[in-house]
Amino acid sequence: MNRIFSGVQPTGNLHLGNYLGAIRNWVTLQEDFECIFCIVDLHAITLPQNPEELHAHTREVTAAYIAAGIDPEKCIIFNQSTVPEHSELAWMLACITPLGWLNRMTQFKEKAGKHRENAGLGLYAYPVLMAADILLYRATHVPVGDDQKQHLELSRDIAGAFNRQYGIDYFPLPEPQILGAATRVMSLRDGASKMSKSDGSDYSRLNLTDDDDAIALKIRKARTDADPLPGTSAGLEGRDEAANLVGIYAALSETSVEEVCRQFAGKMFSQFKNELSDLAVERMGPIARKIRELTAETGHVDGILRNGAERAGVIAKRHLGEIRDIVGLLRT
Ligand code: AQP
Repeated sequence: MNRIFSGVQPTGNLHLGNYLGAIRNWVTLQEDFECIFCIVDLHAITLPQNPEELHAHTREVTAAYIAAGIDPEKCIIFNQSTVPEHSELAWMLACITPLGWLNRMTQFKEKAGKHRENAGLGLYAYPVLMAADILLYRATHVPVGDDQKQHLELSRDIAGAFNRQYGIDYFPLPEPQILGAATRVMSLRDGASKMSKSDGSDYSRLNLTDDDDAIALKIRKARTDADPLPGTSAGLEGRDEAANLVGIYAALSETSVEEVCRQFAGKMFSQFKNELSDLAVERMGPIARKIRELTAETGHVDGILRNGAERAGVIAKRHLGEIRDIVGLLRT
């Protein structure tokens, strides 16, 4: 059976990159796969979080999933910490993961920065917890943005190591699904950095909760260069900011970068930005309004999470029981 697992951290400022790189693709995939979509709050606490804001962000990500079109009847939506089997499996997998594999993870190096000695063990072990999230459900496919590719390869390596160690083909090796025209949306202020929740400048990203005026203002202020749009995608080479805006347009209009270049060949960015702004408002505006509506009814959102946790918990308990038996942990 094909089963999908994916998640987003409730770290605030959910942005267009999270939407185009991940959530929007899930909406299509829910038609063909059994889907489990998690709000990965245990990942969020690998960096300091304000407890009240963490509650609010967990509800906001849930609301964003639903506002984007994920059907909570069809899919399982829950927050990670309500299914304790994630942490238990993470420990078992940590015991078979060589340090050398973790030492190669670039996200840890970026997030720990210069003060690596002071970084938490949780931040270092983050990819092992991510492997546990996926493998706990024996997921076969994981739709993510391009930035998660390395972590996903590690999940496959860990699954393989477990199967080899215990001489059993228990975990499927999860396939990454890196889909769409915008697998890595870049910052609106710096075409070399990815759009990110934790960027200090709010002008660097289009938040999924931004109102129409904020979207228009941020696109107007987005960095570009002085040249007009090229007629083919080859003309975007070495023009990171220009390529990013064209990529966003292509993704939002569900066409190709090549087609956008053909459509706007020779036009100046001032004109292109107006078109992009109208498109972004048209596509993102309804999602923002729905998120606001849903977050105002916390009871409804909490009910969806509770129901999701029950359904996820049934699968998680069954699999963890099997894994305990394979590993040799005595059940009395
Ligand atoms: N800029 C991006 N372009 C495309 N996809 C992206 N994703 C994140 N940023 C982009 C995808 O969104 C999903 C959820 O990401 P996450 O919440 O687990 O955290 P992240 O990848 O670390 O995202 P951020 O926004 O950059 O958060 P911070 O700033 O907290 O590190 C994933 O599928 C991811 O690939």
